[in-house]
Amino acid sequence: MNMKKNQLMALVLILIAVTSGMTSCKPKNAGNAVSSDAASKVYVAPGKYDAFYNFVSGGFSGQMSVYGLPSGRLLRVIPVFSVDPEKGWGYSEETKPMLNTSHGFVPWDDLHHVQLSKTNGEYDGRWAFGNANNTPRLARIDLKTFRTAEIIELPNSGGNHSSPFITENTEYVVAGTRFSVPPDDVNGDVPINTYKQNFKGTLSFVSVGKEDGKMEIAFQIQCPGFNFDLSRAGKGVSHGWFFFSCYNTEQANTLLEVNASQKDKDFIMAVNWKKAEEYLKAGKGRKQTVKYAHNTYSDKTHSATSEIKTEVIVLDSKELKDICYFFPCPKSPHGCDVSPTGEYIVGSGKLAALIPVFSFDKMIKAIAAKDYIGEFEGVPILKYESVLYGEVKKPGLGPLHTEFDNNGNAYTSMFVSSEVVKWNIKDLKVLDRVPTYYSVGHLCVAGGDTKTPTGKYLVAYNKITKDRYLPTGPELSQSAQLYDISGDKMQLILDFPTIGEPHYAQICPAELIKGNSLKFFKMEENKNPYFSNGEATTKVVRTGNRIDVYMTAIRSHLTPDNIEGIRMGDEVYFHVTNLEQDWDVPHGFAIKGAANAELLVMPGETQSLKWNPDRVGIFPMYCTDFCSALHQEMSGYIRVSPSGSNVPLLFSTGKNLPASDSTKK
Ligand code: RUQ
Ligand code: CUA
Repeated sequence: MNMKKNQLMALVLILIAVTSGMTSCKPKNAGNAVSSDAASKVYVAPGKYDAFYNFVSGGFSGQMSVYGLPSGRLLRVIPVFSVDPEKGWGYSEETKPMLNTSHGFVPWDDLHHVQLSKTNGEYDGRWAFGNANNTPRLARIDLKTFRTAEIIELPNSGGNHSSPFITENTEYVVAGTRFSVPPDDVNGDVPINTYKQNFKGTLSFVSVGKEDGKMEIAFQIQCPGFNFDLSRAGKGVSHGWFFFSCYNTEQANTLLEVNASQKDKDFIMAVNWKKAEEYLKAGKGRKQTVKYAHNTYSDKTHSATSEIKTEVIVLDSKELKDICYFFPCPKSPHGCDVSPTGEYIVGSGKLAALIPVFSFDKMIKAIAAKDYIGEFEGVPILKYESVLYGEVKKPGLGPLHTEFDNNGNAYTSMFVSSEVVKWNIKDLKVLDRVPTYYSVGHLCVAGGDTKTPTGKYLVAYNKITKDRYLPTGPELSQSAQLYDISGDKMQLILDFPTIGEPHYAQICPAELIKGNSLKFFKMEENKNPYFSNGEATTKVVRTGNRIDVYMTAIRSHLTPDNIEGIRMGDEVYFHVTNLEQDWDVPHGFAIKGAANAELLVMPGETQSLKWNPDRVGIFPMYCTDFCSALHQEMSGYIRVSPSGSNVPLLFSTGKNLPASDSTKK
């Protein structure tokens, strides 16, 4: 094993030496960017587990992926907002309702941010949340099954970017709208250039059930019309508050790259959500008629239901003076991150030459002293100097996001200068900087947004990879880079490709999750209406033109595997129950010509595939997941006859059906 390790290290070193000599557009210091013992630091021996899970947003793939760290091995892609033919997600009858919205079935979205559920400000390993950036939605993923369990749409929103950030005890998942739009209950048929009068920003506070995780829109706050970018909950001393970065306070509606970069400072908005809760209780909210979908997946019926809801309660930031406050933040802030103690709020102005660090304590004092410099659409603006703790000078170019370690340090990603910068939270001195390849967007530190970060590793998620990987045509691999941050100096130890375009991600110790993973669904708990509890109860039922095939799958046959009497014009539903009661034995199902994906059915589960036969003849079907030595034998035939044929509806496994001739009437 030592030999192998040494060989691997040597190989890595040679590769690094070769590539660094060849490339032209690397940041400075690139030559010694990789530490000499990098290979041993990321080496996880065959058969050994990684120490951490890394949950990574898939960006425009609409999915979430799960990697092991430090190896960077891809463990799973969890389908969330986009259909996934590999898993039948959005193709099976049971999962289709998960992608329902007020706009109908939406097969895609853009997932930017991942948040793990928290208890007392620490990850609790129960759920992961993701945001849909295009058709505004929030998703909750169950970390027992690594499956999307719930999706809720957000009314009054456009581009749900500032989301899904969560409070210290997962009281709320919060979502701030990227695009301001006219509220859903007014006539939106207005000139676009009436932005200032007619467009509003909305923050959604979605409550999360303590036991079951169920999401409900508890309330929304209507805010001035501009763009909300990112946010973080307060924690510790600032628990009860939420902070949102805002840009386009110019309220431009065209050519934002110029028109929304006019002002020297935009805002961070502080929201006192405990106060908002009081107003809600006191009945200060306005009931608004809206339309949004709320979809839940049940592990008992193994199917999703979609409900359209029609009401939200909206609190007005203009009327309720003491729930929202602005403080100025230079210049088009992106990340808005809160330190482990909750005392410091870091605003990363994309176009700013410094990083302002704000003090929660000073903010509370400034509010008490009414230290305002004015109002913006009725919301008070605090004085910059009164809230500022200090500024990190000359950090680099294009600060975007900040996370924290367990030693009082902060790490900020610098998009323009392609680097990660480490600085001390107390004295605001820059301590170290390392290049990224290239144009880092988000970064994450293990536990980096919790009250007690683990530190140890930092991952940079890069927007451009250029020359880092073998060319793959016009589009190159998306990529993450792993740094060891346990010492004084950050050390790059691994590059690994990712799916989609990664935005935010989180890292949590494997211990929190791995022991709770579900191994299979219990057959006796299967409440799917099309469940077959064994081969004896399989059947094929005709109801007019609808055919329901109650089918089972077990190593290595389908029951029934011969079906006759299907006619042109029939609508056929294959309801496949996987009879296995063992870990990691899914069966798949596919049939020739189906305008559909496969089914991938977990042990103990039932999933249904809809099929409209399009021609007369014999159609093979088979199991798609290599499940045993006789997997290739796990197959069967369907006979399709002309409409009006008198071939009787018959089905079997292991015996021949009687001969019948469809040409005879
Ligand atoms: S973003 S690269 Cu969509 Cu979170 Cu900052
Ligand atoms: Cu079941 Cu292959």
